[in-house]
Amino acid sequence: MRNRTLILSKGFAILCALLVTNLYAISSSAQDALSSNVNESLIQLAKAKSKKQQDKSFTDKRPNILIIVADDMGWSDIGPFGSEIRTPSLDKMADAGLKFTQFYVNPACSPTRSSLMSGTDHHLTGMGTNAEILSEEQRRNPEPGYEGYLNDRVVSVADTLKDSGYQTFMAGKWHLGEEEEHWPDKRGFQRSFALMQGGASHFGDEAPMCNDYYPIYAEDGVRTHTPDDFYSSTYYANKIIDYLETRDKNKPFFGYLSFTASHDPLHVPDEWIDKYKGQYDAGPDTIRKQRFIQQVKMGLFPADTKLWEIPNPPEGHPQHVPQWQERPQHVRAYSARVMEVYASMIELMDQEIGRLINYLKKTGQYDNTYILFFSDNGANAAGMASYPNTGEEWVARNSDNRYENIGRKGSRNAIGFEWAVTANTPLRLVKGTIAEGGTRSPLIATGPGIAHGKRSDALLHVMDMTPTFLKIAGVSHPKQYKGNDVLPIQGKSMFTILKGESKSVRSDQDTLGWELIGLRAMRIGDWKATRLAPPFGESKWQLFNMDDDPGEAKDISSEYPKKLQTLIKAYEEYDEQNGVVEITIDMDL
Ligand SMILES: [Ca+2]
Repeated sequence: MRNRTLILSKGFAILCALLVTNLYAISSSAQDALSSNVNESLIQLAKAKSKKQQDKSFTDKRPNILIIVADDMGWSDIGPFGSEIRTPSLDKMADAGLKFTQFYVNPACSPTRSSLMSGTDHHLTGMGTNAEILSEEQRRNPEPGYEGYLNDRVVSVADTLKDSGYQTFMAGKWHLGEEEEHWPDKRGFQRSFALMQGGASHFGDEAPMCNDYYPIYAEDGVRTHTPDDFYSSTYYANKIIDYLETRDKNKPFFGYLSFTASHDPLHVPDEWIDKYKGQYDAGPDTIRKQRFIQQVKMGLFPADTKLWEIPNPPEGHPQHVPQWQERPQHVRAYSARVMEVYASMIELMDQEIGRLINYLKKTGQYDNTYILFFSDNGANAAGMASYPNTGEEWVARNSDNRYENIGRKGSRNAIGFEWAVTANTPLRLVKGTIAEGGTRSPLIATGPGIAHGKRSDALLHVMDMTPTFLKIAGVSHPKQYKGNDVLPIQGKSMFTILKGESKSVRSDQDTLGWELIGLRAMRIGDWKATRLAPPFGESKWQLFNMDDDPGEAKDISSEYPKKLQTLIKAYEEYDEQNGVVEITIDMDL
């Protein structure tokens, strides 16, 4: 491991069928020719093949693939995972498909998206960490894997699918490189409307999320701006529907709807602003318990599962946090209002997902489309002031954060630590950390051959997406692309799980590692070891059994020292194989 510290505030069968169809067309026209002259037969072969290729009525019936990604949405923020937030479209999707209880992502936006696009570990892709925390020097002379954009050591799955005949398009957050040469049109997307950064105002004012972080929007590689009536979730869903409407219907599609909901700043249109009025008055701890009761009722966890306890120093300690009911009324009201807006953002996103799925149904495309919905990382605890080069004063000076403006244009609000922990019920900690609350995401999948209303507890990771898409499309991962050697895929196709042909794709010996900002984790089977630096932990390895203790509530490292050593050793191998550089940041939650 290299240390660098920076202090900063269907698929295959159909392809075979296609090949056979082509060969049949060739062989039937070639049979006569073969009896007379070999050269003539070759000419006939070429002609037959060419005719087939030019036949515009030829339809490639491979399944479509649609990925829908939420941003910074917690594990329990949607109905199928125990939320009080109304998500009827995702409820329907879970009823029509599989929901996954142990799907993992990376702890932050860019790392997850780089693994999604490449099928490999993020430390190799250029997104070893979020580009925003790299120093000028680290940007100028990047460590391999830390270039701050999706590098050329990996091929984007959009490129592979496009080259195999898929139509590719995306709308929403890209966050895999701000410079023009790294935009989605350069990485395999034939159509794109993208926000290049990690976040921005959800309205058409293009206000930056934080200091010196002005949004860059581009459509099909041309810089553009958002219209005055822009609202992120609705506009991005409209763009996807537009790309679907105008596409060549004889080809399958690969679509990526990358919402910026429910990333801060938390914004909703006025007509949505009071939808959850009063819903959160009881405070985060009460809502967390209610979500957990619902999760137990749904059979997601046994009733005796322990909830991770938020550390709180005793009364009198400067960092002691008083109980919710002991806080001044205006403090509770403000906090509850921010959470109301967050909930509304998720319901609005769900409405747009429903609109898109209904469009696919109405146009007869739904039955041949795999749809996967997940969140790029856990709920975010950090405040708006904690973004690079920002601070409380900048937020106060540049925002209208009066109570009556929460969720409206000009406001900059985030849910904060306690609500983020609630959003991740019953998991430990939040976005940015390698604990379950940072890395476990709800996943729902529907599509041809997927059972209805079932659940899978298979251990899966976001880098499994690319090999799954390739399997659906019946194409191979290239060894070289545009003259560059391409890294192999580390993920495992979950296609057999989708089809109900297997229960898992990982054995009890397979490893999954995580590192971000110097926080480390390793999972093998049900065992997970974590090492959390301050303010999240004491830089000591801890051990948990995820089957008994999904909330990482009880460290059992002293009971199973040999098991812990096995996991630490596996972590060290992971670190070595993936070229981990620990770039740490100061965090004050
Ligand atoms: Ca995110």
